[in-house]
Amino acid sequence: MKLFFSLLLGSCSLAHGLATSPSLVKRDTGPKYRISPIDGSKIALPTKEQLVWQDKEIGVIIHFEIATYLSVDGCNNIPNLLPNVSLFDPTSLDTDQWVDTINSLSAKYATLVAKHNCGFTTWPSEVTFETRDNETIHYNYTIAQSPVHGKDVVKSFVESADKGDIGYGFYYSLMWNNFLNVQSGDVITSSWTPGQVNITNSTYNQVVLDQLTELWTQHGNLTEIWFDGGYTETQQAKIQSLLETQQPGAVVFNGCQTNGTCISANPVRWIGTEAGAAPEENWSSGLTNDGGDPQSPYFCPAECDTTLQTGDRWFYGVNQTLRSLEEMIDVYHNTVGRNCVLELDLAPDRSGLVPSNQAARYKELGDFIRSCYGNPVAHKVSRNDNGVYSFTFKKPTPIDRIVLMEDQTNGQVIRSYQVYAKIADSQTSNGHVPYTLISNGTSVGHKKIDIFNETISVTEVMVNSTYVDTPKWRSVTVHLCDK
Ligand SMILES: *[C@@H]1O[C@H](CO)[C@@H](O)[C@H](O)[C@H]1NC(C)=O
Ligand SMILES: *[C@@H]1O[C@H](CO)[C@@H](O)[C@H](O)[C@H]1NC(C)=O
Ligand SMILES: *[C@@H]1O[C@H](CO)[C@@H](O)[C@H](O)[C@H]1NC(C)=O
Ligand SMILES: *[C@@H]1O[C@H](CO)[C@@H](O)[C@H](O)[C@H]1NC(C)=O
Ligand SMILES: *[C@@H]1O[C@H](CO)[C@@H](O)[C@H](O)[C@H]1NC(C)=O
Ligand SMILES: *[C@@H]1O[C@H](CO)[C@@H](O)[C@H](O)[C@H]1NC(C)=O
Ligand SMILES: *[C@@H]1O[C@H](CO)[C@@H](O)[C@H](O)[C@H]1NC(C)=O
Ligand SMILES: *[C@@H]1O[C@H](CO)[C@@H](O)[C@H](O)[C@H]1NC(C)=O
Ligand SMILES: *[C@@H]1O[C@H](CO)[C@@H](O)[C@H](O)[C@H]1NC(C)=O
Ligand SMILES: *[C@@H]1O[C@H](CO)[C@@H](O)[C@H](O)[C@H]1NC(C)=O
Ligand SMILES: *[C@@H]1O[C@H](CO)[C@@H](O)[C@H](O)[C@H]1NC(C)=O
Ligand SMILES: CC(=O)N[C@H]1CO[C@H](CO)[C@@H](O)[C@@H]1O
Repeated sequence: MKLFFSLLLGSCSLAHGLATSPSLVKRDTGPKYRISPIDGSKIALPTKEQLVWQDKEIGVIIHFEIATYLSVDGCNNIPNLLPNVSLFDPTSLDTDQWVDTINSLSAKYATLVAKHNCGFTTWPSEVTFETRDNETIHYNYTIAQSPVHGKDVVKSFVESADKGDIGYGFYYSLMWNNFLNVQSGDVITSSWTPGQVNITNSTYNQVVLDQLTELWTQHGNLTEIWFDGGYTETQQAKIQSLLETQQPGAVVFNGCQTNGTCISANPVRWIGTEAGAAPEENWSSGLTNDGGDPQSPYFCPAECDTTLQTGDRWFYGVNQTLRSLEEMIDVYHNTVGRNCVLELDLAPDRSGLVPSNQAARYKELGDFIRSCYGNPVAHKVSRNDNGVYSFTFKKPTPIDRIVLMEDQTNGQVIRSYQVYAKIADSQTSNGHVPYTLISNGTSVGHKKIDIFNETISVTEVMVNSTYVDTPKWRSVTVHLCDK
């Protein structure tokens, strides 16, 4: 995927073509905000769907299609590459096994690549279209033409996700399709390769709409829809109205352009890197592909997508090594711990199974998260009002981190916070134990995790904050993980 993300930063410049007719869409996709009673600033308001999505914290993105059988990582930027459909031959395909791995990681949703840039579809698309020779043909670069015809990866994945009780959604790239010789949204007129079909730009846009209609109408409610590299201005209005009528509850990755044109009422934004790290300061509002902007009237939380395989490899790579558990734990803290939804790549191999080393590493990561954060140190709340949250312990208690969660129902309102503690061995000569600042920061949002420099033994913890409206702490918990 990486080749395409750089284009997102300038996604407006990708838009081209004829002006679209006024859209038929009813649900408001403009900014929604209220005015701060304290300083008059705008406070962006979330939709219910955006908050439910942030609550999921971890999802996966599944890369599995014909590119799984290539040595390169997809057909990206190789317009003449049209892998032979007979390559797609997963003899042990088992989407239940994928979902077992997802659950062992404690991920709560999965977005499946249903079509990547080669143009191959992992469902038996029944779309037909007209070629430049005025011949009507089937979209015949699908699983139905492959050695495993009769199977349907998309349908099987959805059934497994339902059984495993996780949300699901689809990635379908609108801007690239080697089968139809489409690059950056245009049917190109040069460099043809055998097997590619010659069509017009308007036929291409209809194929996209027809295939999205198949994906969005046959599989129930989707959690997330991924637009890698966005969509063209010509495609926009019809896709927006299809979204509105068929999938109004899905969150849409890349759902807004930086100038404030949004295709969905539930947009989410890209964090701007694929390393698995958000900026320390990362707001739930803002339209740019970075840490966002607390002043923005658009609630548009960030998603941090990254790989488990080394080398930014998304499709299964033969002999590709995996990132270490330690590195993946850092990824968790630098994303989920910084108000970013973490989307981890899952790369089933050529047999159609998640390789055992990937499955094992993801289980280890899930085990770490459950053991470190599953059982907070018990405490007695002394105060939870006016943005101050404090609690005490009967006896000096060792802790090494704090997890802060803000209730964002009425928008993200905390602008900075300080965490103080009474440290057991910091008693001064007169017996008075002073507060010591143990961590501080700016954005909290859905979740902020601060790991202390060292384990400290405390009798009291107090968190206070600056804000644009009186905040509600959804939870404040302390933990001891480095036991
Ligand atoms: C694809 O591979 C099959 C089986 O190897 C072969 O029969 C067919 O000719 C190939 N098609 C193209 C377009 O190369
Ligand atoms: C295809 O149909 C269009 C519109 O009817 C016509 O202008 C064009 O000449 C036809 N092309 C071929 C190759 O028959
Ligand atoms: C797809 O259909 C075209 C036109 O009918 C045909 O030339 C081509 O061989 C077909 N490809 C496959 C993989 O079936
Ligand atoms: C599609 O549109 C682009 C941009 O207008 C143009 O460069 C390209 O030639 C068009 N393709 C075809 C097949 O007409
Ligand atoms: C595609 O169709 C156009 C219009 O009919 C024609 O000019 C062009 O040569 C065709 N390209 C190929 C590779 O067949
Ligand atoms: C799907 O979403 C629609 C609208 O968001 C909702 O009315 C419907 O109840 C949902 N269906 C299921 C099965 O959850
Ligand atoms: C944003 O840019 C798109 C495409 O360039 C344009 O159609 C749209 O009108 C712009 N929106 C605003 C709010 O300026
Ligand atoms: C993978 O590793 C094996 C064992 O070292 C080696 O034989 C094989 O050539 C490697 N394959 C690739 C594609 O690198
Ligand atoms: C933690 O350690 C870092 C690096 O040594 C230092 O900059 C920072 O001030 C320390 N923080 C606290 C709260 O002691
Ligand atoms: C955290 O506290 C330190 C020491 O008082 C201060 O220099 C820094 O600016 C604070 N950072 C934030 C984000 O408030
Ligand atoms: C938080 O509490 C500390 C210690 O009482 C105090 O020094 C600081 O000014 C307070 N900050 C805010 C923003 O209320
Ligand atoms: C601390 C930090 O990384 N802050 C960044 C938050 O995001 C904004 C917008 O990208 C940046 O300007 C800040 O530097």
